[in-house]
Amino acid sequence: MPDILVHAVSVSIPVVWSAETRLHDPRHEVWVGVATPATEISSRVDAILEALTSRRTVPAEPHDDQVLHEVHRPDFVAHLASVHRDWLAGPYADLVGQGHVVPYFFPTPALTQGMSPSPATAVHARAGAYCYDTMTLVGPGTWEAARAAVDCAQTAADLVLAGEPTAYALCRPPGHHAPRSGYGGSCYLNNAAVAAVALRAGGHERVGVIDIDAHHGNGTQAIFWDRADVCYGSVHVDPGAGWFPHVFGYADERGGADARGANLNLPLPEGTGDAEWLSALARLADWVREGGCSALVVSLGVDAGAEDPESPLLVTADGFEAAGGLLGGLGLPSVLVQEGGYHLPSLGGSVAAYLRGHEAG
Ligand code: SP5
Ligand code: ZN
Repeated sequence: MPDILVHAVSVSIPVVWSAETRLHDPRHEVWVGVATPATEISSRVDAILEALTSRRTVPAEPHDDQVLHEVHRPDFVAHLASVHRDWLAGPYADLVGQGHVVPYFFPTPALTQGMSPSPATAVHARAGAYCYDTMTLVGPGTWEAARAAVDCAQTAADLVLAGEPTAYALCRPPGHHAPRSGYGGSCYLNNAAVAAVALRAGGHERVGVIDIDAHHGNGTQAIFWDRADVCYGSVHVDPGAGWFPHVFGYADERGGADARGANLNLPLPEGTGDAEWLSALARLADWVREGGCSALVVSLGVDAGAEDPESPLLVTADGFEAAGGLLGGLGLPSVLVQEGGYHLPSLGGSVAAYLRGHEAG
């Protein structure tokens, strides 16, 4: 076989996915008390797959909970796995026609004031113990989809540890808003954090996570806040301009006492387009290069796209391709993890453009 062909085959990024990621169907999200149509819907998976038909697909392999339990507390994982079954016994479906878990009671510090609350006995009260917004509903299939997304991320990490330069995990639901013991922001289990921990376990001493989703990945930041061995850098719309996750994502969040400097947030104004977005991303790429990371996880949300309804950033398909070039140019073994992106007509094209750029970089 001519060398050029061997080369072309070896750099083409495989797509890891699982049909089970379609099982999560939230139908609605409750925003300011009103049920609005869900944005994080299963047809996102199909929109992305359709744009990547020329690529090799790899089915996600089931993994045990060892890495998952390093990322998330086991009691939280057990809650997510069981809460919908408990809800069905409620009987909220019969009582008020609500078949999805929607918390109404949140034991935040406003209530607990430093005291240790007892676990709530009513399911409708217990539902808020691990959930921090009203937009992230748990229905039939939510657990199965979220767990399958973790398997996608971990299978992609396995491929990279076995020598694949880069693998793309088509994770859904997304994960970067999920901290160690909680869920919110359409995220349940932190797929990117799982990929980073899997790369660490596979022998990489220091792993960089670069998050290009339009929103700050507060969950990933929180999980690695006190760890210097996983560096988290994010470019996103300024939470100070009123954007999710509202209370995190500011530039002065640099990491915990034992990991100062291992976190870097670059918030950008509303309306930021390709040029400024890419120069911020170039700063993150330099930061990872100088930090001595030997492997990379990219939280690949494409909701920074100009047409996306969930963000005011104005990145084009060319911008996503250039972003791929910047991060692929680091030359690090890379696991790409799907995060947000809600404009179905442009979603697949944005992901495809990023992948093209990354493998050319
Ligand atoms: C993974 C990801 O991109 N999560 C984004 C979560 C941001 N959601 C905040 C939504 C704020 C309200 N949007 C109005 C939608 C009404 N249906
Ligand atoms: Zn997002």
